[in-house]
Amino acid sequence: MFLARVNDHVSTVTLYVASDCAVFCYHRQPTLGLGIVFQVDHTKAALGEKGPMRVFLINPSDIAFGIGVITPRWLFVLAGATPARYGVPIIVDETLAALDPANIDPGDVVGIGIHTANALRGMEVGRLARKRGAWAIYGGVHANLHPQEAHELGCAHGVVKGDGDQVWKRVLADCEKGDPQPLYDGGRVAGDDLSGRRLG
Ligand code: B12
Repeated sequence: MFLARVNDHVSTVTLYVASDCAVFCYHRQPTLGLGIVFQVDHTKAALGEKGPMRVFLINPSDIAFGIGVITPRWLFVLAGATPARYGVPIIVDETLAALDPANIDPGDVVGIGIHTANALRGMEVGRLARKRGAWAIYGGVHANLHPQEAHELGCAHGVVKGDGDQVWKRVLADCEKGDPQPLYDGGRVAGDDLSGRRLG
C-alpha cells in the first residue's frame, strides 16, 4: 500500500515508501544514475489500488542477486513520465527479484527495457505478460537497434524507438483504448525538454 511520498516536487529524486519497506527512488536527473530498491513486495495486496490499468516497468534478468546492483535509469525516467492517473508504476528489477507473472492482470501495461545482453529474458517476460492478457511494450537500446525483432518473435504489442520520456504517455493512452501501435518513434528529447518532476 502506498504510504508516503517523500520530497515531492524536486528536480532529482522522489522517494516512494510503500508497505513492507518497498522503496522506489524515482530519478529524474539524466546525468545521475542511481536507482535503489531495497526490498520488494510485489504481492497484489502490496501493489495497492488498481486504477484504469497498472503499469509495470521491468528490467529483465535471468539471474536475481537479491539486491539491485545496476538498476537502470530508464525505469525511473519512465516512472516519472507515467501520468498520475495510472497510479504509481510497479518497478521490477529482475536482478533483485524475478517477476511474478501472477501479479499481472489483463489490460495492464508491461514496459520492458532491453539491451542486447538481456534481450532473450526480455522476450520471455513479454510472452509471460501476454499470457496474462497484458500489453507488452518494448524499448531500450536493443529495441532501438532491432525494432522488428520483438514483433517477429511474437512478444511485442508495441515497440518504442528512441527516448521514452515524451511518447510514453501516448503509448499508455493507446493501450488503455486497446489499440497500441506497433512502432512509436520517441525521437531524441533535448535537454531543455526534460521535466524535473512527475508529469500530470
Ligand atoms: C550508463 C551506462 C551504463 C552504466 C549503467 C548505470 C545505471 N545504473 O543505469 C553501467 C556502467 C553500469 C553500464 C553497464 C553495462 N552496459 Co552500459 N551504458 C550506459 C550508457 C552510457 C547510458 C545508459 C543510460 O543510463 N542512459 C540514460 C537512460 C535514461 O536512457 P536509456 O537507457 O537510453 O533509456 C531511454 C530509451 O532507451 C527509452 N527506453 C529504455 N528502456 C525502455 C523501455 C520501455 C518500455 C520504453 C517505452 C522506452 C525505453 O526510454 C528511456 C528514456 O528516454 C549507454 C550508452 C548510451 N549513451 O546510451 C551504455 C550502453 C547501454 N551499455 C552497454 C553495455 C554493453 C553494457 C554492459 C553489458 C557492459 C558489460 N559488458 O558488462 C553492462 C550491462 C549492465 C546491466 N546489467 O544492465 C551498451 C549496450 C549495447 C547493446 N547493444 O545492448 C551501451 C549502448 C554502450 C555501447 N554503445 O556499447 N552501462
